[in-house]
Amino acid sequence: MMSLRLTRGILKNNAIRSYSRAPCEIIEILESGFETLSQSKSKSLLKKHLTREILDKIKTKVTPSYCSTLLDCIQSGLCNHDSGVGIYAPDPEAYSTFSELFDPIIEDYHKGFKKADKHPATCFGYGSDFPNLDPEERFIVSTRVRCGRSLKDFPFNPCLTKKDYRHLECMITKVLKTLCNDHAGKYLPLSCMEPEQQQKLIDEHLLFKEGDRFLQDANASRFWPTGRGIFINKNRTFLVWVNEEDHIRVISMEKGGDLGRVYERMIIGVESLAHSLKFSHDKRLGYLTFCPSNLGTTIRASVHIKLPNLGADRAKLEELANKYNLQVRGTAGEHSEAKGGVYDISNKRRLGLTEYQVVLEMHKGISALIDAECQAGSQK
Ligand code: ADP
Ligand code: DAR
Repeated sequence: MMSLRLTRGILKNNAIRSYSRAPCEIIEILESGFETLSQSKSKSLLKKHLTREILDKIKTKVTPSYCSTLLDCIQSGLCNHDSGVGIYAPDPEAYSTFSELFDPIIEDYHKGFKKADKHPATCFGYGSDFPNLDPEERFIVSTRVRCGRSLKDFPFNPCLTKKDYRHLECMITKVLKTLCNDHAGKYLPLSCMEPEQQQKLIDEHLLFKEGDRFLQDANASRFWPTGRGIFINKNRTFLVWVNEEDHIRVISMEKGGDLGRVYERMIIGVESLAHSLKFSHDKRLGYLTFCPSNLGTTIRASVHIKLPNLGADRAKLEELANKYNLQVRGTAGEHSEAKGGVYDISNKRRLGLTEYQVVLEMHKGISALIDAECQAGSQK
């Protein structure tokens, strides 16, 4: 059995797709990675659900159109034992080809979406359904709502060629240029961006981070920065990420707690794109994304929030947030720490609910956390 270092070395150097490896080498890497993961203290959903029986059942399968292997799906989770999920879909077919592993992970992450369940039809509701979460501006620094979209007939990051990245960027930016009124803006390709401007946009929480090891080890950063970039409107309240983790991320954000206005801006943005672009959509899983944690509505509605009492202990805050199906991230987003007591708290579930229900679950949860913070403050 190969050592973890050798496995990681091979995996880390896996700048090529695994299909260009001999089948026996793929099996050897999978077996070695599985043994090492099984013996680790990882808390990833990959470790929890990848059993010997499932591994034996799917380790030789490949997806029909792109020849994606199980290694293409799980090499990030094999390399990074601190993954939360640990698996990605290299192409849309992976969700059915490797359903024995994806389905239990999907059911676990989205808290009960079973194999027989079907994602509901799109129903956004309206921004006016959601009152300001913090009208007195005591707790919420800013509010953000994002969704992801994949273009139909294209695979996901690991299977995209350099030409695909350029083609996707061209198709998407052509539509972005037609946006008007509050959504009108400009596209900034990463390949033409000065490092200082890039870092400033990242620090302002507008642009995606670079060098995410989970994405790199999933072969999601090949040909970087070709085809990657960000669209920003005049007021810097509407953004579109191109070819980061997903082909498209539609983002609305602003200072304060006016979730309704932020959500309405995102709805208008994504529906404007839908007039001109065909998205990858599955009748059971809803809108398809690279990561199974984003399937369905693909919506993450978050607040940057200061909870001086509840936030003093992140573990306790996470335990309370979990009761409302909320997820706690650090100030810089996923896999980051809170700075200045500012937490990123958002809905966890995205699949099996309508868009309206997902945002309602977040609105109710954040409201409950603010009430608990006030009660904790009054008992001091
Ligand atoms: P996502 O998958 O939604 O893009 P990340 O965790 O990668 O989430 O966060 C992306 C960026 O968005 C990070 O810089 C993060 O700080 C920022 N962000 C998330 N929520 C908010 C918010 N409510 N206000 C301001 N910035 C936010
Ligand atoms: N970092 C990976 C993915 C977790 C879900 N977040 C995404 N898709 N950005 C992990 O398994 O931790």
